[in-house]
Amino acid sequence: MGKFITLEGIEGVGKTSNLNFIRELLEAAGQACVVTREPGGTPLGEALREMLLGHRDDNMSADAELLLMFAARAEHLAKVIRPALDAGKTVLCDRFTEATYAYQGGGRQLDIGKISGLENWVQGELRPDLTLILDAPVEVGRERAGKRSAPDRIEQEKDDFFQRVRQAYIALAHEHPERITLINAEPPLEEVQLQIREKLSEYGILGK
Ligand code: Z5A
Repeated sequence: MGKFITLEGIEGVGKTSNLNFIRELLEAAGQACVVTREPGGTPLGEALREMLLGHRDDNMSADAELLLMFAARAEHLAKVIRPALDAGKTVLCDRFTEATYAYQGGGRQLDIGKISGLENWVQGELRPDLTLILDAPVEVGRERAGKRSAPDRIEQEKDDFFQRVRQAYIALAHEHPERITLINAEPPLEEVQLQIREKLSEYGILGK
């Protein structure tokens, strides 16, 4: 069984940049990697991503948003994640269920029981072996993301939404320290990557 590693954090903290760094580290250590993302990762998932993040006029309800995230995830698990893990590959995923706890639970303030019920249904006992949460103040992430592209539907939320998302991520790391850890994503990229390398060793993903 391969290892399942996920990267999380508010927008612009450097998930995409660091995912490539992790892939290079693991491949250099001889681990075959599958890099993927949520929502997305399959043709159906990418179509759902477009519905979820594209600019729509119909003000999608929070429950519909939650269910679509898990519909995309069910497909992703069946078609990409479980087959890769079963084949002994390392799966590196840009966001997973911790994003649902942070955005739909923290940001939208949906009942956590709804999320954990869906998590148990869709994933069974599968949880990431390691989740790295890149943490930085909301203003820092926004400033970095703003330089790059126009905001998607969720990115258009106000700062207090993202403050709740950030706090929900921090709470998850405190709740599950055995598999979720925080990385200070505020310093320059090289420093962040040093922390990531240390965490991968500490959690037994990369040799010491
Ligand atoms: N979502 C949800 O609500 N519920 C769910 O269950 C799931 C997702 C799975 C997906 O967006 C959206 O879906 C997301 C949550 C929601 N919406 N929001 N917000 P996404 O993950 O595809 O996109 P994103 O969150 O907006 O990420 P991003 O904008 O792609 O940012 P990033 O990947 O974290 O950052 P980056 O592209 O690597 O870096 C951004 C820039 O900063 C870039 O120019 C880098 O060169 C620069 N950078 C990175 N690190 C540094 C450091 N350390 N110093 C200086 N500059 C840096």
